[in-house]
Amino acid sequence: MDYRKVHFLLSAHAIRQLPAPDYPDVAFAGRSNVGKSSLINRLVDRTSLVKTSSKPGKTQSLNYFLVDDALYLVDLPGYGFAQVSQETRKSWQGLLTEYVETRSTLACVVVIIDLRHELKALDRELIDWLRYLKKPFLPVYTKADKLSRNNQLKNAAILDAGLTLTADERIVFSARTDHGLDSLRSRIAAFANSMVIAPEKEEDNLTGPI
Ligand SMILES: Nc1nc2c(ncn2[C@@H]2O[C@H](COP(=O)(O)OP(=O)(O)O)[C@@H](O)[C@H]2O)c(=O)[nH]1
Ligand SMILES: [Mg+2]
Repeated sequence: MDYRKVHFLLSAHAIRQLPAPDYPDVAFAGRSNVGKSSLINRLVDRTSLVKTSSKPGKTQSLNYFLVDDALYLVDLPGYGFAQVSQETRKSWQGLLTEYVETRSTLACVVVIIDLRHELKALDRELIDWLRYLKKPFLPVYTKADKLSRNNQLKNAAILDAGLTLTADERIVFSARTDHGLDSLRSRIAAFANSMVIAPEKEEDNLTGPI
């Protein structure tokens, strides 16, 4: 899969606006400002396909990118931003919840977590919920470059314990140094390849009687 062959497809503000489920979805979730946009940009090797450091909490839609006519990357709304209204938060949560629960071609949710900080309840809840729904997910601990090697190991072990993960189930990453980028690319490709997209029923394609 050539991640560089990527283009923006659409922003969906409602489930009915999602593109046809012709390819697997790999979705990206994380608290506002965690480094989600930066990670997606490194993944596809673009400097600004996805805007970084825009106003926190601004992305209120599911933003779809098509990679190599093979895979949808889905930038989910950032969560945990205190300054949005209760009402706005509820409507995002509704969209997010419905998307994760109903999108049959969702191959993986990449859950991005800041390696520098202690585990936040919202991150733990998201992962617990994905486990409960039996949805594949991939935790990525980002901003590794801001820590010494020793502290990277120490913090990753603490997050692993908090999330009940083993080291091979997650990736330590940095958008600054590309640490973990190769394994991120191959893990995402593996999730996408493991998703079999059911072909349209043949009857649907027939225009008249045979
Ligand atoms: N040092 C460092 N800074 C990062 C990294 N990823 C993101 N940032 C910075 O963190 C801030 C938020 O990043 P952004 O990608 O916009 O986060 P988003 O809100 O989750 O999409 C920006 O100032 C980025 O430059 C990283 O891996 N290392
Ligand atoms: Mg962003």
